[in-house]
Amino acid sequence: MTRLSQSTLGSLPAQVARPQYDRAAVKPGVVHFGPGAFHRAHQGASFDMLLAQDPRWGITGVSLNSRGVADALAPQDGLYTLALLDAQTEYRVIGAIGTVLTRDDPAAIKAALARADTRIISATVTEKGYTLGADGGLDFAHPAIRADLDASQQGDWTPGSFVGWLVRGLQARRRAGHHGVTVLSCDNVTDNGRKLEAATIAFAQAIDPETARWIADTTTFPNAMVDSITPATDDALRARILAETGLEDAWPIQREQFMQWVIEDRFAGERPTLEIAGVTFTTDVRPFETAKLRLLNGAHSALAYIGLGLGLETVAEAMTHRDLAAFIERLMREDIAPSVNAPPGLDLPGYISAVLGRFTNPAIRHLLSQIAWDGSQKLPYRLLGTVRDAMAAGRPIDRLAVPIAAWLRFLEKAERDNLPLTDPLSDRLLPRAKDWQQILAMRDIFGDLGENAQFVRAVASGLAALEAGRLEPLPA
Ligand code: CS2
Repeated sequence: MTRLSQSTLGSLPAQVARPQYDRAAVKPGVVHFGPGAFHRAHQGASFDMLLAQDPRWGITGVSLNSRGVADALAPQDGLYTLALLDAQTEYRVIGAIGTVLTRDDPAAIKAALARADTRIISATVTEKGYTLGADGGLDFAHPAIRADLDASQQGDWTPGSFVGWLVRGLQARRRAGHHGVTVLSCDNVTDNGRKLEAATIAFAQAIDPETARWIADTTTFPNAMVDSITPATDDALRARILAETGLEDAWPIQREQFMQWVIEDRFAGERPTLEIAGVTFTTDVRPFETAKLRLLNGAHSALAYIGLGLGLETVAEAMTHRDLAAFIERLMREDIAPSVNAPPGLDLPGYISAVLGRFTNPAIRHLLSQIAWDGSQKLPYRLLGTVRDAMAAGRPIDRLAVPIAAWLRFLEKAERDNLPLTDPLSDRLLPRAKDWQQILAMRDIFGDLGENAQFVRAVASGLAALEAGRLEPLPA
């Protein structure tokens, strides 16, 4: 078997797209934290299109948690195959990533962050990577943040957390006399840029107030929303890529054709002309982000926890379950949409129909168990904000409480059957899982909602409905 690499690119069948630029002439301009599937599916593909116009925007990846991506891509010269799955499948080999650095080489990460030519530091580190507390600010009690605060007492310190690394990189830039950068969060976190900005400055303030001031003056943190359904890579995809391209790829990526990337126009310096890849620059990302996080991601989590409880495996399969699909549509149209302030020009009912259509894409095998990861981190952004807004506006919350009840049952089952639970709070969730009220009392997830009698009643009736095999709760 021949491996995908720069020297074997020429053997690809004609219909497989490949970099339309001289990769040897590419200069890195972006340092990206978290070059996992989500990043490589959308940002990697977008910068790949940009590079054909402007070679100054190559990506250097940084994987803080594992060597997996670095080890898979190094023998492939950073190349990977992207399968766009829809009625027709398209294959593209993406060349935007040069190298992937890991925490085994902290000096190289520092050098990349401090390089004069680095103009964007971007991130897809998932919700938990932001080390935020329930109030949305940096969690100074987080073990990784505490360790970094200690480490920062030394001159040439090496951080462990993402926020620590950002501060370390920005500190090095200031000391080197370089310009500030644009820090671009691309995670499913409400107000992602602003939250990261506040967290970064708070950390810097604690260790080096001069750098904190410099960050506030020179560096921007635009909000951004990215949307493209990206199921995890599996062996079926690897086999398919080998069959279609003739080349072995250790870590190909799959996603749907649809992709939306909306970025707040707030760049510290030069803004890459990503319009060429369909990116929208706007003054206010929040309406786009709220629509996407609450409608698409909220519905995704609801499908995941309810669907798993019904013994279903994938999103498309869950959408063929008549009662569940009908419930999800009602949830989106009647319970979530009223809390969404649609961006100008967006037809909300049409948006909902389009999202539901994407969920039924038969070409995609998107595991519910993948979406179910990290519920404690996702639900606050996806559903709890909607619950709060609905209560404040005097709307019912009974249906909104059903996916939360389904998550509680999912935790209970994990505890009872001794199943692995992928969640950074699993050590605290599992011992409480037998008594759902104890989970609601976790303020870092639920804030004061757990003490709200209306919410507790709605969750109880959601649990009762699921227990009785119904999805629609009786009004609490
Ligand atoms: C999903 C998202 O895994 C999940 O939790 O809800 O990854 C979702 O597919 C993307 O946000 C779509 O843009």
